[in-house]
Amino acid sequence: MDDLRDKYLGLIAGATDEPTLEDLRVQAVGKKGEISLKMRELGKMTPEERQTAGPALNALKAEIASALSAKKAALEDVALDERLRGEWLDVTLPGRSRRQGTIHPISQVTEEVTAIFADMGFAVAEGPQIDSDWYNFDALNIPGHHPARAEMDTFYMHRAEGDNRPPHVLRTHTSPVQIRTMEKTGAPIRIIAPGRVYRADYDQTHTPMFHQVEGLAIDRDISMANLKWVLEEFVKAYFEVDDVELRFRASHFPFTEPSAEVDIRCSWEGGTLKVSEGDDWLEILGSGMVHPKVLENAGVNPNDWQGFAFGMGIDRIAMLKYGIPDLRAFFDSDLRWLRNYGFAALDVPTLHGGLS
Ligand code: 2U9
Repeated sequence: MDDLRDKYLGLIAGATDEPTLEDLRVQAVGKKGEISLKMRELGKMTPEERQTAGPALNALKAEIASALSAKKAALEDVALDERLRGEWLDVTLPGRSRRQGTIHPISQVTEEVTAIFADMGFAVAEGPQIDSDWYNFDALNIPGHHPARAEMDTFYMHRAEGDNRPPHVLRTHTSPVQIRTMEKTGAPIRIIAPGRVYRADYDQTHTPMFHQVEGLAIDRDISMANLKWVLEEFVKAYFEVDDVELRFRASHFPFTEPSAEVDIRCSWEGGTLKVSEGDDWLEILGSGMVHPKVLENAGVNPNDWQGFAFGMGIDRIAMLKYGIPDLRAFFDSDLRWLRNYGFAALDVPTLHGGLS
């Protein structure tokens, strides 16, 4: 009996997992286990033998059963410790940051520009990006033979076979929006038209799709003096300077007369643009008094009404303000590029959401 005791207590002590322990339980104290077999032999013994062997066997059975349950508890503790070590979680670690989107610089600048003109009483007008050649050219005093039409590198839409009407175009400027708005609302009018425009051109400062904002103010006695004030206020607000010096250079556009290209005094010292300092001049927009024929084409009587118009490239003024050298990067690049120019994720003021 001592052999049996030593054997099982040794095996139980050496067991390293619960299945092994269960096998030992069956072998030792199970219904057909060694101790049960020994108990069955009690019947064949003499009463005297039975009196000592019976309690001894019961005691052995109890001792092995308690060794089994103690070992089982110990193995469960080890398993739990191991699991806790493996599943340990450091709740003091910083959280994993999520990828965030950003507002595109062009959208941001469009909103900045819109807010500045809104402060001066200009409403925003919108219109189709595909328009007829009447709205894009003729109404703006650019007839079919006019060199400006050829110069604009226009994208033409297809007409169905046998349809000989002139094709629609991808608008080459936002000017058709102002024609449509004048037709609809008549004068007086004070609007800006920001939006996408298209020209077949591609290099460091041109992409086939780019963005313009054009302005139009029509009233009984609007003059170039009003134009000058509006543009000065715009440049000061946009470039965040207290003073600005503008230079109006005589120019020619079919839709304005007289016409002027507008430069701002600046310096490029150290490769960065400083507005209203230095001796350089930087062209930022075109402008003029709306041609009487254009007013007439939009149903506004040029004997009663007059006004100014201007146009500028949003992409261009965004490049200037944020020091971006290649326009193509606006449309071909990813978030890392945008961050490089300081466009933080979704933390910019927006017109729609208010200041954040
Ligand atoms: C109407 C009448 C007149 C809009 C104008 C310019 C001058 C101009 C360029 C700036 C850079 C185009 O993006 S750019 O290449 N624009 O120089 N635009 S006056 O004149 C209008 C518009 C609409 C009804």
